[in-house]
Amino acid sequence: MKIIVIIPTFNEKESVGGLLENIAGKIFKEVPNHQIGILVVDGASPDGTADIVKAKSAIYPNLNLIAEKKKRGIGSAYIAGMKYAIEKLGADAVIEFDGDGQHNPEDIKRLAAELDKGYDYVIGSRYILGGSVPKEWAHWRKFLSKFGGLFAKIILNLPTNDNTSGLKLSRVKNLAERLPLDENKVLSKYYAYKIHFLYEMIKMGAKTKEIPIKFLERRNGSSKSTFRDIFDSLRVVLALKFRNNKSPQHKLS
Ligand SMILES: Nc1nc2c(ncn2[C@@H]2O[C@H](COP(=O)(O)OP(=O)(O)O)[C@@H](O)[C@H]2O)c(=O)[nH]1
Ligand SMILES: [Mg+2]
Repeated sequence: MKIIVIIPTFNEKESVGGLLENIAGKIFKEVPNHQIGILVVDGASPDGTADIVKAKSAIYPNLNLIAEKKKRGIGSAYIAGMKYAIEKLGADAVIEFDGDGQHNPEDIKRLAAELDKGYDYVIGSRYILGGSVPKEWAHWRKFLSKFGGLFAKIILNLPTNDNTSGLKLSRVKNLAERLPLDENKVLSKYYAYKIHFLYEMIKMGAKTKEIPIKFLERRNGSSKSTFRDIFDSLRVVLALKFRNNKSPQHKLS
């Protein structure tokens, strides 16, 4: 199968080069049975992130770049990336992966292994046994992250324990291709698109599995999420709740 790892970037010049080398130069060879490609979606980073990606794409043929004209939000970047991966690159599955070094490239192998077992939707979970968030995080940040996901779980009756995780694999056929890959249909162009997409995948009946991940501390650059994203996430949860009078009744298999 063809798996495309989609990496959104905004000002990630310190981490992106090493990350691409690791995935394209090492991890690709260690995932049996699959053809893997990378698609970086850069939001016009002023720090020259896209130039680093272009230089690496001369070395690694399976590396593609969408250079956006401006920063439009992580949700918009993923929508552009997923559409391109499905329509232009023929992806059978897409992986959402951060470009800042907080996700471990080794986890790509574990996501692919679950696809091989027949799962459609594999979530790298920080909130199941064996998963973790950076120990350096302040208490309030740990609380907000956990509480946000828990709020979504309760209000939307979700079977999953990490509903805002940024690391996941989605099968395309009948699933990711049916997501609202349109800026006018998605409920958020920012981080909260993750809750909307997760809700839709589960509603569509995706065979879902959470695997534990250790979410690493950011070593370079800075986070682009803001307080606004907390309220945006609450808004998306409530919008989904009141838009759909029936919540999904899905159980994890
Ligand atoms: N193209 C694009 N990438 C973005 C945007 N916002 C964030 N990103 C990237 O998305 C990934 C996750 O964002 P990050 O700020 O690390 O979120 P956090 O880990 O939740 O604090 C990183 O690789 C960012 O560079 C955006 O508006 N456009
Ligand atoms: Mg990050």
